[in-house]
Amino acid sequence: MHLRFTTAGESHGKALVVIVEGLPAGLPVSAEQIDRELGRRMQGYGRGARMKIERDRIEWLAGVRAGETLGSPVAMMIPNLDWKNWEDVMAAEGTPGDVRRRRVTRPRPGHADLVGVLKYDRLDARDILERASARETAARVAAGALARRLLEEFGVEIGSHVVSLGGVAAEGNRQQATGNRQLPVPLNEAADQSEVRVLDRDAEAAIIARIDAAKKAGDTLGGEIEVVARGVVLGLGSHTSWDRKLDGRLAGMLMSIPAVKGVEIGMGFTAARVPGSQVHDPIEADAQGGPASDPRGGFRRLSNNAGGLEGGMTTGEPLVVRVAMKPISTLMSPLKTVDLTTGASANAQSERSDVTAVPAMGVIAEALVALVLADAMLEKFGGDSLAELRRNYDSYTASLGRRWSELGRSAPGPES
Ligand code: EPS
Repeated sequence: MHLRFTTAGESHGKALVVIVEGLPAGLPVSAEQIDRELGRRMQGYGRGARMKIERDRIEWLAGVRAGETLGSPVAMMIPNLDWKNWEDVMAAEGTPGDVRRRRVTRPRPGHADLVGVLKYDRLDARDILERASARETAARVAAGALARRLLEEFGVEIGSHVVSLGGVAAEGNRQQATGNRQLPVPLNEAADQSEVRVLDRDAEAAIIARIDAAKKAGDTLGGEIEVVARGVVLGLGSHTSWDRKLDGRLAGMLMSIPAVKGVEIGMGFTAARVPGSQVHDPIEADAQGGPASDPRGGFRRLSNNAGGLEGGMTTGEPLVVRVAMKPISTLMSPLKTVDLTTGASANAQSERSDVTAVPAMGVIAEALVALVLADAMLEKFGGDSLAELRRNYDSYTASLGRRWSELGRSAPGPES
């Protein structure tokens, strides 16, 4: 891994912390740009009361000086404003085994609660759920905002939109799977206008009604989002070894989002059900042989069912990834469980939660796609400074362009 990151922090602890290692020196960064992404993650119709308490913002701890990265590990902290209401419950000091206020002993089906207490030998499922909470993703979004900043330097734009929520489809202008679609540019400018981050206004009203009904019923809803990354250079990732294939790296990263149960690339599962002639994207050469700055190296596909990946490598076409999230496991009309203190059947614990966090999940998925792509950029182009990375990138795209024009010149003529 060339861009590594790790997070720490409990949902109601003092703060979340993230360390990002491997960014080149000289990348212009600002808290404002990172906070914008954190703010986007907090939005979405169906979120709970916690998001009214928090105002997620980073504090720089290390690795940045005068608005630029130093090449050293970047450390950021996101204080939890709710901490002041939980200081006694979450206090680090105390006597081991102390029973504290807000103990959780009725594990929620679908949550990490039960397996966690058994595996980690805890008496209070709070010791598990505090870290299993999707609050941790705020730290990953901050890391992803730095990766996004790096990718922007190379003309990459990453956006997402919700394609279904609570079983209501909002496909936008989807045509034949992921082929030849006209999505707005930039995608987020359009998607962020909607409270549920859909491009389809009719679906928006139906989804909001669905969320209201679920809330009333004490239920929760899942859904699917699509991430699109445009302007990604051809050739990130590699076909040579399993762990260098970019589709595997993307899927692994996206599956690590809490409650995510599936990832599709391009046409995804649909490709398994139709013949190859309807799946693979015909190749065409650009008429002029591709300018040196063309990240696709002078070729393009007539459709993009591959979702921008062939052989585990980027093709230069938009990267298209879909992510499916199950409904959040905290139900206000709880399911049956077992009380761990008595062994008796009981209703699962109902902690404050969200009816749905699918719109937020799209923002998280964008951040993780950015982290995978930035890692693959650093793997391919290296460099201790942004200038060195850029030289390496420019030399590669120039050689892609040259290679094509030489090919064009040496191509055998029609057989006579
Ligand atoms: C979240 C913060 C949490 C939840 C949600 C995600 O806040 P609290 O637990 O204080 O209400 O809103 O977490 C879950 C749904 C979960 O199951 O843990 C956040 O910042 O994203």
